[in-house]
Amino acid sequence: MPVCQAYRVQSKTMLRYLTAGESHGEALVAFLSGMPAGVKVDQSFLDRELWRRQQGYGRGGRMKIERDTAHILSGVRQGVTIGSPIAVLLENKDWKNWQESLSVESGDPAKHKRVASPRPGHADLAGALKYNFPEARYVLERASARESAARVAVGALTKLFLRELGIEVLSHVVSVGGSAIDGDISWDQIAALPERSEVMLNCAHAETEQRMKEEVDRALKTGDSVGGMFEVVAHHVPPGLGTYAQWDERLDARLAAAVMSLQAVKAVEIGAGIAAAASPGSAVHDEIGYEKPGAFAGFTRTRNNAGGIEGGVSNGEEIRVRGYLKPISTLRRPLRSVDFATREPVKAAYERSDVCVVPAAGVAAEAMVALTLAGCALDKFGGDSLGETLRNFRGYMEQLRDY
Ligand code: EPS
Repeated sequence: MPVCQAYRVQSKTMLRYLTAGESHGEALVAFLSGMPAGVKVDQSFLDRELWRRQQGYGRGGRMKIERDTAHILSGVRQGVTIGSPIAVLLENKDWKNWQESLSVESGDPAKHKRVASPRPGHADLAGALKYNFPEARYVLERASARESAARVAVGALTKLFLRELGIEVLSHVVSVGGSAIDGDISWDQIAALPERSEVMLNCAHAETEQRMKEEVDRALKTGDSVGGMFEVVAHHVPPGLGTYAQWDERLDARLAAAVMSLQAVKAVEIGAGIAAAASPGSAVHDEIGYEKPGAFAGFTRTRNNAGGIEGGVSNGEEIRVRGYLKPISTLRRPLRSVDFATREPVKAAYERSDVCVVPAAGVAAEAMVALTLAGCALDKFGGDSLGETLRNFRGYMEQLRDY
């Protein structure tokens, strides 16, 4: 039964996805099963999404090596999905530098690149203990956030499906270190961000972005790292996705699990969740009005502290999910650790790394939100072909209009 329950957090019946691949292995692979037939696939959109994830001020040297592109192996023919499982391959350009040290065959043990002392905050120690490895090389290879590129590839496919329902998913960066934007950022401001030729910190407020950049510079100079917070916004989501009927079918629970599953995310917030805990109910809940015709049934809200979800169900407002990122755990001036072999105190291992990845994590979280919403939409509307899904979707839209 646990297998069944884990699968339910992804989708009740239809949409499933998995990834494989090591950070410095030959390639990443992602599978997406359950997409209806007939969704147009725009290769340049997929690659643009992958590009967006690679950007951001504070990325390390690796991003000069990689230029991610989604090589679709199956499930898409003549530019459309065919209802068969989709497999996507993302080549690791860095593989040529690791072929000998990470060979699939037994290879030459002298060429193996050990991670001699675990980095506090990384999966190194917990993973080595769990899998009974004498050091942490294999742990970091899979725990690495490189894996999130594979999620972005399949997430982009579900974004194309959601677009057919009029739903868009994007993100922006709210804070880096101690520098944060003050106040709400509108959908139009967020929608303008992907148009920029330079991602920088993907912050919609220019002055704050400059302060964020200074935070990254400070971390770079001192051999430290810096975390922050991104917000994913799903625009034009109709009321009725997710349900309170079972704990694992709640949209907020599914979104929280999806975003929390991203590397370095340590907290997830829906709407104004954190501030709400310290505020009176009258200052939190979003008062209801009525003004026909509205986007959906005609009910309106004065604000959106609920982040578009009440009772585990989308309520027709924008869905707003925030992810809080710990600072990267690889530090150029490392913290104290212990040598795996000698158990003597040493400094934690260091190898090339990023200093700040908040904008990239935001893009990966968009993919997780898109995969989750697409799963919920397919649970609700079903359909083996896009035409069938859209017929059911339009019937429901009509029901909302007539409510
Ligand atoms: C990562 C460390 C860095 C990052 C990597 C994640 O890689 P490397 O050790 O090869 O320099 O650049 O992220 C990616 C490669 C990516 O595509 O996001 C880590 O240890 O988590």
